[in-house]
Amino acid sequence: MKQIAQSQELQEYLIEHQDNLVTHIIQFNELMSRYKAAIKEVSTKLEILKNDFQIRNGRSSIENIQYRIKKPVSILRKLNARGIEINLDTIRSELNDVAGIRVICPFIDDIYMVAEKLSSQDDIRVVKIKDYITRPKPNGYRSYHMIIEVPVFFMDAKELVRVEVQLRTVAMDFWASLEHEIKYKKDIVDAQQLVRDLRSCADTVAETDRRMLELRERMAGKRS
Ligand code: 0O2
Repeated sequence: MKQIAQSQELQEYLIEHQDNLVTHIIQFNELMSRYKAAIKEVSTKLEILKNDFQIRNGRSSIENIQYRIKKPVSILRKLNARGIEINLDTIRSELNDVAGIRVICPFIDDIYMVAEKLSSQDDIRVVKIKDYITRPKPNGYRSYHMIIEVPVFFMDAKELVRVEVQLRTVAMDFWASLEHEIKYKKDIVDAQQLVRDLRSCADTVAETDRRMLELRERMAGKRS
């Protein structure tokens, strides 16, 4: 890195294009602040729902809410991997998950209830749904993904900003976190066996989620 920074050619390039680069950085930061504002809007909606569930039902259907803005390097990597030109327009039009919110729910039926309560709010537009719970990915990944658009009011305009909301149970989240970690690990001994074991754990997790829901329903007297 030091070597590159010191290279005469690069220094000359940076001096020649510095106005352009600064403009790009400012515009990129502005775009990211749009996504941050959208995250605030949606996470506030979810916090309000979380409290309302607790007050009305005596337990909350939302355990935890996490959020993140996709890192610049991950944005570049994803567009690059798809062979898409990298600029502000393609970030906006091609990526659905620059603003990401993860909602962790205790039970599977909570996921569908939260999704329904959020998507029925009249300022939310559902763009796409991927139900990886009814149709898990081949590796065993389970989660309910919603791409939504939320209006955000700025000084001069109203903008519809896209947010990816991932809803999963505590158990699904436990599995996905480990799988995500392993995906980026190099030099794994017997990687194929690890993939098979992860797949089998995903089935165990799904079965546990199903049985936990059944127990809760029995406790509530809905089943015998
Ligand atoms: P990261 O590091 O989490 O940001 P789309 O444009 O929405 O149609 P995309 O983005 O591939 O296509 O959608 P998808 O399949 O819904 O995946 C979006 C995100 O879901 C991923 O973001 C992951 O966060 C999560 N995800 C999807 N599949 C898996 C999986 O098999 N395992 C785990 N652990 N997470 C998964 P990124 O950008 O891939 O990663």
